[in-house]
Amino acid sequence: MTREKVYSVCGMCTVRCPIVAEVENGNIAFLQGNPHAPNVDGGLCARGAAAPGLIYDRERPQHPMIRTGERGEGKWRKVGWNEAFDYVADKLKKVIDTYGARSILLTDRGGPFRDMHRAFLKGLGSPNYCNHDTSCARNVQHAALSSYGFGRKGVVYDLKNAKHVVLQTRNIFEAINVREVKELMDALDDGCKLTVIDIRTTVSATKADNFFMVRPGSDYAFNLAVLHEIITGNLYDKVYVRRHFKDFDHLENFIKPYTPEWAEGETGVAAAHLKNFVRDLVKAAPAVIWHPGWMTARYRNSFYVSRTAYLINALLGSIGAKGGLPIVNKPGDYGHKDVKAFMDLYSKPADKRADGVGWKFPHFEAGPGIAHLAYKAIETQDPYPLKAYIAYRHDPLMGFADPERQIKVFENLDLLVSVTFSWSDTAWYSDVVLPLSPFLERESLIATKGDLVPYMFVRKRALAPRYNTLADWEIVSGLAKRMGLNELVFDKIEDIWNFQLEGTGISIEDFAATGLVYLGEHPKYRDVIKDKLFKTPSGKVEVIDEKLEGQGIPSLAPYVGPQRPEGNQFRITFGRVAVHTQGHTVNNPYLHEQMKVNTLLINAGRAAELGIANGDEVEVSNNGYSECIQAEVTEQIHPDAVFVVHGFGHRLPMESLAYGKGLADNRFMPGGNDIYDPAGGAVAFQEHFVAVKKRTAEQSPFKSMLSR
Ligand SMILES: Nc1nc2c(c(=O)[nH]1)N[C@H]1C(S)=C(S)[C@@H](COP(=O)(O)OP(=O)(O)OC[C@H]3O[C@@H](n4cnc5c(=O)[nH]c(N)nc54)[C@H](O)[C@@H]3O)O[C@H]1N2
Ligand SMILES: Nc1nc2c(c(=O)[nH]1)N[C@H]1C(S)=C(S)[C@@H](COP(=O)(O)OP(=O)(O)OC[C@H]3O[C@@H](n4cnc5c(=O)[nH]c(N)nc54)[C@H](O)[C@@H]3O)O[C@H]1N2
Ligand code: SF4
Ligand SMILES: [Mo]
Repeated sequence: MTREKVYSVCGMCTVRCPIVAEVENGNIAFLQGNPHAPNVDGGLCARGAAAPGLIYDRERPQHPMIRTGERGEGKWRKVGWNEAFDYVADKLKKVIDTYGARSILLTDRGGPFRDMHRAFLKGLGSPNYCNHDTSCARNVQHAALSSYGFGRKGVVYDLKNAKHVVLQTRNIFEAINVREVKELMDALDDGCKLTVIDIRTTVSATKADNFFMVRPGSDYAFNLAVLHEIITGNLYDKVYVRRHFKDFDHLENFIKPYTPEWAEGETGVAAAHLKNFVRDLVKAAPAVIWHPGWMTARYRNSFYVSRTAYLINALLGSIGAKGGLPIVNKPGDYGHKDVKAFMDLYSKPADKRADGVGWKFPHFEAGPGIAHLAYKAIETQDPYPLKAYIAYRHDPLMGFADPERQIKVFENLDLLVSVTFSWSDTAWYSDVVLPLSPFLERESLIATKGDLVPYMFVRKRALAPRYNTLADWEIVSGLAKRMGLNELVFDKIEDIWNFQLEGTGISIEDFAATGLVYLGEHPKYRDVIKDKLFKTPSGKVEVIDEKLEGQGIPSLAPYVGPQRPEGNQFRITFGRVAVHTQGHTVNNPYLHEQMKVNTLLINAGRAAELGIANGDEVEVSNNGYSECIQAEVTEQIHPDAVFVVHGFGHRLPMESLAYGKGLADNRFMPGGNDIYDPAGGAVAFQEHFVAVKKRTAEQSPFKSMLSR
């Protein structure tokens, strides 16, 4: 039996590591990271390796379904694809006839494979595309835009060459991107220093030279004190600041009161330790990376944490530097054309966006919008009704706060469609489920990755779909055909790839040998000033952001400390674990075996006060709602917080492994989608408190069914 090598892209999380599958007899015989991809060395994380668990999963959606009972009742009619497409198209046309095309909302998970479905929405004439990012990295994105004029992906994290890396609200060794893990491990072997700022001891913290356990929500105080120390101690890169900074004097004045001694009272970090750390950090400049964070949809002031992180990087000269945050290179920087976009086939819809971005909120980036403000518009019908919603690889009932409230909001919709490869709370609640083939069973659009050496990569189909599921392009084609968007209708993926590659001088055959095409030979570190790379109005790092100020929002806000919990209350906090992805892997048999249920991390001192011992079952409650979970008592978490791994607490009957296991953090955030960072736009998921007490036998509104 011959083995065939198929180059693909992992789809077990949104990092999308290039991979290669060896296929034998219609099965995956071997799976590894694409050895030709930059610094992956054939590596895969545990979730990537569990891909066969997804393929063979008999509990994933296997055919299109149309709801027959009430929403969420779980009564479905199994239909063929033609009927499903006709049904959705018919409903979309009715919405368009009654309310106009602008009443269609589509949200997704961002990333490089969006062009076709975004073009579909644009072709219909709706401006209402949003990605998930206000539940993830929007504050970081807006902080980068506001300081540098380009987004967070405008720089590369040059971990491999770094001499000091600071992880703040970032857990590289558990919230995994294989390449970053490898590069940081290599750098640490070469003597790079690591500083971790977290509210609990993570795997990353265990590898750190400095670990600062800060009070939850006090990072802005920490950063202000670091700025204070760098500026008053004259430790910054003066030439860089003279050439590249606008309004440096504003920063200099602003940080005056924020001494390390002051910060100690806020963060709990001794002033002397902070000062030593700053001196250490400065020695490594400009080869330093102060990570601006990734999942920062946490506090009302998270934007300022990322913004000050960006300012610290700039003061140390790391923007543009080798081993720091060099500027990303795109195809054009190596004289190449990027792939042709389906989005360019259509003109911009004339209507203003329902979420207010671009007109009511000029400081928010228009492209991906603000999803929770679009949900608000579904509720209020202001500025106009949104009546059809396509959740395209997005599970807002788990990925945003307060699902009960969110369900009420969705009652205003005439149509709710989920495009997904797994069950999710949102799919369960939808009118129509359009099941996507898992990544090894589908092809995707050719994607471009900006990098020090940019490249294009392709996902080919390794296996035939085992159930009646389709690839994204087939789903979009099916709908586009019925909606009269013939430019988006294709019978073969090759025709799509040819469309994309037209004029690039690259052909699909060029991907055959390695699955990717590099667009240059050597990394290029470009000079930020000579090449005019800062994209702010002044072309410099801007301390004062006029767009924000114009909205009455300060570019640097005066520090307001986090609310402190009282009695048996704790701030609810959450994060990732190495063996699961968000809410969509808990029913994967291989990963379920690795971790079946989440626990509640609680500080040992606080637990003792409440009579809670390690392993006890506790009741967690907020606003009259409660659930039970097992307590994991530890010294390794700040006393103000309890922590859970996000993604558990599934209640869908067909997910036999995940069903009833663990607690879903987002159910403890009442009205949470209305609580957000006004400067950065992201939801502030950690501005909620829960009460914790030892569970007595009769208290169990929903038993956590721990498998011990
Ligand atoms: N309370 C709380 N809320 C959170 C978080 C938290 O930690 N706590 N984390 C936040 C973060 S960081 C994020 S990124 C979001 C994630 O929120 P979501 O993006 O909603 O979560 P996922 O589970 O990754 O994906 C949603 C659905 O998309 C489907 N899917 C996955 N990949 C694909 C694909 O390639 N194509 C298609 N069509 N479907 C796919 C999956 O089957 C899944 O049902 O949640 C955020 N919300
Ligand atoms: N294994 C795995 N890897 C993933 C994912 C996954 O689901 N699983 N998801 C991917 C996605 S979508 C994302 S967005 C990234 C997220 O990547 P990260 O943002 O690095 O991951 P998180 O675990 O959400 O959060 C990082 C840390 O923030 C800490 N934290 C919480 N509150 C505070 C605070 O107030 N101050 C400080 N300093 N720290 C705090 C948490 O304890 C946690 O250790 O991971 C990506 N990689
Ligand atoms: S980090 Fe892991 S799950 Fe995510 S794409 Fe890479 S191998 Fe797959
Ligand atoms: Mo995320």
